[in-house]
Amino acid sequence: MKKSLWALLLAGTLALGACKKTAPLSESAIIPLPQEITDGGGTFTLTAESGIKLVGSGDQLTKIGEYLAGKLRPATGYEIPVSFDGGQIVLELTGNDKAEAYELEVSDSGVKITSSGEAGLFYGVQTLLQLFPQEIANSTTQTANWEIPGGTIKDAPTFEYRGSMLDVARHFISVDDVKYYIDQMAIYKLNYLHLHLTDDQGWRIEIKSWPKLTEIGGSTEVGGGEGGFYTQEQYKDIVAYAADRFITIVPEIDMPGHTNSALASYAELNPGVNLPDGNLDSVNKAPLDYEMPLKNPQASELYTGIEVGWSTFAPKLELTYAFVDSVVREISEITPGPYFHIGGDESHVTEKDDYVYFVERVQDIVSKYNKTSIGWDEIATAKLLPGNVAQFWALEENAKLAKEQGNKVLMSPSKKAYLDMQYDSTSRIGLHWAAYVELDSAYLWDPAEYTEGITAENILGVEAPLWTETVTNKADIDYLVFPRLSAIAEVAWTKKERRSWESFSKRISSHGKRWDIQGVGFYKSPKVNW
Ligand code: TNX
Repeated sequence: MKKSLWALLLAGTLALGACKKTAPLSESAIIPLPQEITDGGGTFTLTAESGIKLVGSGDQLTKIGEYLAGKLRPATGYEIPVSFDGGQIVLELTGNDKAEAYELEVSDSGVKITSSGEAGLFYGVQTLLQLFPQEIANSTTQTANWEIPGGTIKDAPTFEYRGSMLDVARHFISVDDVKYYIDQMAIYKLNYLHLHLTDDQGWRIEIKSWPKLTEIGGSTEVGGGEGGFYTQEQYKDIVAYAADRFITIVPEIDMPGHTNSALASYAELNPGVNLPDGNLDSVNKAPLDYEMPLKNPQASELYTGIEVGWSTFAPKLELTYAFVDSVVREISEITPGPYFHIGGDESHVTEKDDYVYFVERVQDIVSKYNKTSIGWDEIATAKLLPGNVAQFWALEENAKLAKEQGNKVLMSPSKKAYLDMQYDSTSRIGLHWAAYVELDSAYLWDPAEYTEGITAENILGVEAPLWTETVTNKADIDYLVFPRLSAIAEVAWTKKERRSWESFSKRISSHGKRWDIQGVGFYKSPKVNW
């Protein structure tokens, strides 16, 4: 009797042990799902003796090795040296191109990540980190079996532009919170961060030749808080921090609409009126077919509400273009990336012809400073310069206009990719003018099939914007962004044939555990068994 009890206990313990056995590589919770995973025999276990060996050369190679070590050290408590001499985790850079593709091999004896580009190597590192047990996300030493399954991964992105946007204008977002966001984006192999730097409620980037933009225009935000702005030094710091994580910053100056913060800062940017009786009531409501400049320009008032579509630059005023030139020049000088976002959305009070004239002139200014313009889809009603990009958010006919002109479309359909949409009617913050966007909805779409006539060859990529009318702090960001950003990242990275909600909804729960460990206050969607 006693003996059989012991046997039972032993069998139970063994069974438990078996449950804990590392799942095969093909069942790992990697997001975005790699394009090709082949299971192999064996497992690799990280120990106190493990190190990282670098092979090849390149500015970033050592940084990538240190990045990986920096993620492995806290929870394991191991030293994890990084060197060109030896180590079981090999990071091999085989070229010096911009490749994002990588290969990852795991066997009993070690791990090897290979890519011909630094970005690809970095993505291989992200995949590797997701293979370790979730305890790896801790910032203090844990006891765990640091084992990962053997096999091979061959991976490359489907779309070249995989982005997110932060609206730092409606509510200002601090440099630290932007860096936090960049860190999160890097985990999901996103490579563009679009900063919506200006809007009616705030101007958030220092322009040395027009200092009142930040002094006045940066002094408040939605709800009347104190606002804020980035100095050019802080902006450069963000750019560099992002670059170390293979993320390119895309600055946006939204115009000719959404410009009240600039119009409040400088009276002379406003269309004045020749008033016979000195009555200023009609200031800013003047029709746009007058001679410019007129007398009595008045600065508008700062705005802290959330209405859209009521402000406009004066497209017939020559000073407007001198202003735009200075702004584009100063920002381009500190932006290494190829894109400059010119906004162009919801210019409801700009006359149609004036709008087209304005967009075309601003595109010329941007190209003079060697940048490529991106604009919200409305810009496709103007003649786009070759290579410029229309960001689809609302109107399919605008996406088609871009395509007909031979220009590419960046896919941000508001019903799928807008991170500020509420999940459902009970969501504590967010808007819902486009749709309620539950996690499955954010996942279940394909960029190349979403808009009729817009196929893969017309698409630059995918971007998930976070508008911040209702977002005031990091907890709000966490709640709206996670887990939907991970879903969009997979939509942008993994080819359609490999994606399924069933698989994603299982994998995402493991990311939830890591978010819990790291204090990321994500939305526990009822669609997932967390
Ligand atoms: C529309 S999307 C806007 C933004 C708002 C957003 C709120 C777009 C190009 N314009 O100004 O913040 O809706 O969801």
